[in-house]
Amino acid sequence: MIYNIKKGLHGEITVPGDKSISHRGVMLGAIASGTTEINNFLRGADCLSTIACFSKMGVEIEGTHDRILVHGNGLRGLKTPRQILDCGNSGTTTRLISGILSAQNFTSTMVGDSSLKSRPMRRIIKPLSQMGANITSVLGNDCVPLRISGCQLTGIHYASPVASAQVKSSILLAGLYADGETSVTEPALSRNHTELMLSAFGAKVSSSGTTASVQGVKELYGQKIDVPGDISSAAYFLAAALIVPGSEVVLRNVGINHTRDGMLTVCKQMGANLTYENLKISGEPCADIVVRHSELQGVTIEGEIIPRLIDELPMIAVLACFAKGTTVIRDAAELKVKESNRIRVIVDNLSAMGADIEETDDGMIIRGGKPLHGAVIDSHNDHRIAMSFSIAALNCEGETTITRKDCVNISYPRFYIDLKKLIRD
Ligand code: SPQ
Repeated sequence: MIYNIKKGLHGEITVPGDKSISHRGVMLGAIASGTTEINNFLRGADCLSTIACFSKMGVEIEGTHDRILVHGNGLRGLKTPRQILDCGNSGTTTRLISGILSAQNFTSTMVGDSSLKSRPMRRIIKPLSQMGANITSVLGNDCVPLRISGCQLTGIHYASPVASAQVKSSILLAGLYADGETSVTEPALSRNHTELMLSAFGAKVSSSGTTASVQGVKELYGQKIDVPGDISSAAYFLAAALIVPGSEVVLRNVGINHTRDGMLTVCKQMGANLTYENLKISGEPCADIVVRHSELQGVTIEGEIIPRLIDELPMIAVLACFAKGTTVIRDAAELKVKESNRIRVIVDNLSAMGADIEETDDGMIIRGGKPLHGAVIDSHNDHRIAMSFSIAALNCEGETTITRKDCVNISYPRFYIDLKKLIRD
C-alpha cells in the first residue's frame, strides 16, 4: 500500500450510515407494525447478517443501495426460522437478536464465523436466563452456537458488570415482551441508540444516569429513520487529516450522539484543530466536522469516556504515536473481546512499525514521537485494525502490507475508495 500524500488529504467525505443504528432499525422495524423506511442504511456485511436473520424469520425487507423498507411482522409475528440464523462476524446481531428470540414461540439456533465463535455470550445468557429465557450455548463454552427456545419472560432489574450497549440492548429488547418493567444499570453509560429508537417506535423507555428502563408493550409502530454517518468510520479520516501535514478535510453528516463522541473529546484534548458546522440536535444529533492537520499532545484516556470511544481506540492508539509525550489508555479490557484481542493486536502491529508501546492489563502505554516505518500488518480479519493501520501507513517511511484487508467490508465497504478520493497528488 503506497499513497502519494505530499500535499496532505483534502476534500470532503460523506461516510456511510452508522452501523449500530442500521442494525437497530432493521430489528425494530421487523417487530413493529407497518413499514419502516431506513435511509442511509449501512450495507456492510454485519448489517446484511441482521437482514438475513430476519428474512429467515419471514420478514420482508426490500430496497436498493442505502434505502431499505422493512415490512414489519408485528411484535409477535416472527416465523420459525427456515434455517439456522447465521450472524456472521457480528456481535451486535447475535446479542441483540437473542433478546428478541428469547420471547418467541419457537426454537432457533444462532451461529457465526470463527471470530464470533470466540466472543463471550455469558454476558447475555445470564440476564436473559434471569428473565426466564431458555438460552444455552450448544458447546457449553458460553459462545455461539446459541440455542434459544422462546417463552414468557418476566421483567428484572439487572446490574451489568460491563458497560456494554449490546448487553443493555439485549435485555431491553427482551423487556418489550416481559411482564412489568425491565431495567439495566451499567457501570458507565454505553451508546444509547436502542433507547432513542425504542422511544421513537412507541415503547415506554426512560433513562436516568446509567440506568435504562422499558415497560412491556403490545405493539411498536414502524418509523422513518435517517441514519447519520458513522462516527466510527469518520474516525479514520479524522485521524488521517490530523497526522498528515497540510491536510484539511470535511466529514459530512457525522453522528455525534454524546454516547459516541469520546474520540472528538480526546482529539480536542490532544490539541486537534476540529470544528462543527451544520449542527442538527433533534433525535440522533449530527454535524459536519472540519478537521485540519494539528500538532498533538499525549493524554490519559480512562473511566467513563471509554465506552464512548471503545471502537475508536485502535485509531486513537495510532494517533498517539504521532503525538508528543505519553498516552495512557486504561479501563479498556473490553477491547480483548472484540473481533480480535484488540489490545494485543494493536500493540503487536504498532511495535512492528517501530512504535514505543507497552501492553497493560486493561489498555496500553504509548510514548509518542518515534517515527513509524512500513511493516506487514496482521489485521486478524478485524475491520477496525485493517482501517486504523491503513491510516498509520500514510505517514510512515516504506511500504506497509495489510493482511486480509477485505475485512473492511464488515463496516465500511467503500473505505479504500473514499481514502483515495482524499489523496491528491
Ligand atoms: O457488532 P460487533 O462485532 O460487536 O462490532 C463492534 C465493532 O467494532 O464494530 C465491536 F467489535 O462494535 C460494537 C461496540 O463495540 C457495536 C455495539 C452496538 O452496536 O451495540 C456496541 C459495542 O459493543 P459492546 O459490547 O461494548 O456493547
